[in-house]
Amino acid sequence: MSSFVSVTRDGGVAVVNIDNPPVNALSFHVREPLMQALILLRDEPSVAAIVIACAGRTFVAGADITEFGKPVQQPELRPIIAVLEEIAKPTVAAIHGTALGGGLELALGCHFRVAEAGARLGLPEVKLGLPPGGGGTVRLPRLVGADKALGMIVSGTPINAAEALGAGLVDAVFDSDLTARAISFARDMAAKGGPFMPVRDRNDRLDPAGLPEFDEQAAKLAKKARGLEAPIACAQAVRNAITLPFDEALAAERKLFLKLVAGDQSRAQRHLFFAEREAAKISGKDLSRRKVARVGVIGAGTMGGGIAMAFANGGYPVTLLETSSEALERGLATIDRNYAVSVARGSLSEDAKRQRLGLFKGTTDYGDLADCDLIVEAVFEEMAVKKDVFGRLDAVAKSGAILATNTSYLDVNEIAASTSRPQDVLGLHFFSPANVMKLLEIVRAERTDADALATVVELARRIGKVPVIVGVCHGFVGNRMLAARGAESEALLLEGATPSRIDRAFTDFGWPMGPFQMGDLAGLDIGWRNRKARGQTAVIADALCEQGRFGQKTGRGFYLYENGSRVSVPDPDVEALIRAKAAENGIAPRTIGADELIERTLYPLVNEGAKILEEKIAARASDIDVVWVNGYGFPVGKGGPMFWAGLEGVDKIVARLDHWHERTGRQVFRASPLLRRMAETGSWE
Ligand code: 3H9
Repeated sequence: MSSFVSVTRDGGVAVVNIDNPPVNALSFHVREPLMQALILLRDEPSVAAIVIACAGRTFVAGADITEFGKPVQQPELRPIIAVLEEIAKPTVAAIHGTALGGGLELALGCHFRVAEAGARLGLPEVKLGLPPGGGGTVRLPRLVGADKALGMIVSGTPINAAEALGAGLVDAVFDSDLTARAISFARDMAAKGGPFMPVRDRNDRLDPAGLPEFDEQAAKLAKKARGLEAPIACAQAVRNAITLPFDEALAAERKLFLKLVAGDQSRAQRHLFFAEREAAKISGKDLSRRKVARVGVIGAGTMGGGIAMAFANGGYPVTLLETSSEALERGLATIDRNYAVSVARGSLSEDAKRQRLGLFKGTTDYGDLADCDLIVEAVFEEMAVKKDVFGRLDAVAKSGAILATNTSYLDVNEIAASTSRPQDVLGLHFFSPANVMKLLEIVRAERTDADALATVVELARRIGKVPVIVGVCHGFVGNRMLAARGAESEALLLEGATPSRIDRAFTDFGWPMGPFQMGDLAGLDIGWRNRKARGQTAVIADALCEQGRFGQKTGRGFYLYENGSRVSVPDPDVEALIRAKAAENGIAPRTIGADELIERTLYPLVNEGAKILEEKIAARASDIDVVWVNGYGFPVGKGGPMFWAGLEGVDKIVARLDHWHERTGRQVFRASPLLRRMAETGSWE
């Protein structure tokens, strides 16, 4: 019928096959023939049952996101599902890969769902800033109950086939031959005879008596939403499924979907979806990949241990090297403990823990790294130490092995030049805790081979990281911009702000925490040591460190943390210290509004991003957004600093930077030429 939708027959069972690579998204060119096929099959007497299956690597993974924000071309998904639900003969969705979003909604339009054992099913629209818009919030609760549906829809996290079977979302799970098994399932159902009840008419799992608990659960989830509209809309839509008749709930869901799809938050989150995928692309010819079967990690401290865990979690055998057997034992014991915590939390099974630990091989001998295809060093952040390590690696690593440094600031070109194989050297800047944080800055040095780069990008995605390629400069993209964001912090304190006022402005903006809370969490001594090494000072932070106030780990920093609590409590002593230092410097305190707090910290952040683009340290503005959302907690609903600059108005940002530059003369406010150009042209090019 069409190259995207075809129908084959197996006796009385018709199989509708969707083939729209790479993920079988429900684009217009799929919806139109799909609708026609279903209408034909509905009315054709020789057809006793219908199976919907997909070609390629997955069942339908959702609506076509590229169509959002454009006029809807009919038929949209809901009328297609309505036709499905009119069909009196049994309809079966045969799910392999992922049934996500509109894909799961299509499957929910069928009488039955069967899945391959490895399949995953979910409604991830919330991650795009949306509630489902094809009836998912109204049908899913009818199969799995409102509480389960609420959890799935508000988190957006898919469930596996076994869980789906247990929850009542699928009717059978098969290990292999999915389409053939689905056909025979459909034939059996047809033989049993109807009537077959569409999901829309199943009301037995919707219990209005459970509403108070539902509302309690929804309120907890809403608290975590941090200004995002979609989780709230999702919860509202699922609630409607309990309280309203089906058609009204369906109409209400659509209304919410249309409102949010036109809003800035969803635009921002869709931007991030494509930005993450763009960031993983390396321009140029078709690049070959190097084979990576074993990974070496040097250093079993917090960073090295976390990096080793990240690879083991992705299924890679890891050789972990330390200088002494005591340090190695300590590192391995910490890894063991970390996995034990996951087991205790229920996020990892004992079996999986054993399997992962079985992937580690500890050593104190560099010679044992000879069979590694990728070696990552996470040793002390000092050039001489790094060069020493790379010299040793140069002597033992096999030819073609990729040699990576986890440096946060140092010059990767210089490190590469200290080896006889600079083409194999690059940076892999993990963020702490490395087994948890998604961002991975991949540092391309001057002489790094493109195939080495392509290899680690692919590897990073395979272990669940979000890779972004960056160039060499002090702090790369993330930490360099972080320094620009923090440049005014001390000045703002001295002029009259308090740590809690500034942090509050940040959390109101949507950050998970403000800069002072973050400093206390990371440890103020790190910055203090760095400043000393570089001959720099920070009046307040230095004074706190001199008093032994290093943050959470000492129970005191910019805030108080009593009895091991992680809640930051404002400390009058710190505020007194700030006022005293201000007086010493002849600064009279004044009230500083939230707008000023934001523009003096976040406009320099955007400005530094523009400088980074100008210098080609980042290839695209969207790469910078990916770094900041995944590594530093920039609110997803604002799309990252460069996307947000567009929402805020780049001309306004330039004008305010000019204002502050004129007032203070500080470098951080000197607007970059690219930012000025952007204000005029609307493009980061
Ligand atoms: C929805 O369904 C709304 C409905 O409720 C209402 C409708 C009325 N559309 O991720 P990958 C592209 S909202 C368009 O690298 P993987 C992607 O950009 C949707 N394009 O593969 C990439 O392109 P390129 C709900 C899409 O194997 C290529 O496909 N569904 C879509 O690592 C490969 O993608 C979702 O949110 C799409 N829906 O992961 C699911 N999906 O090669 C979104 C992918 O040019 N998708 N592309 O860079 C995913 O989560 C992952 O793609 C998936 C595969 C897990 C499926």
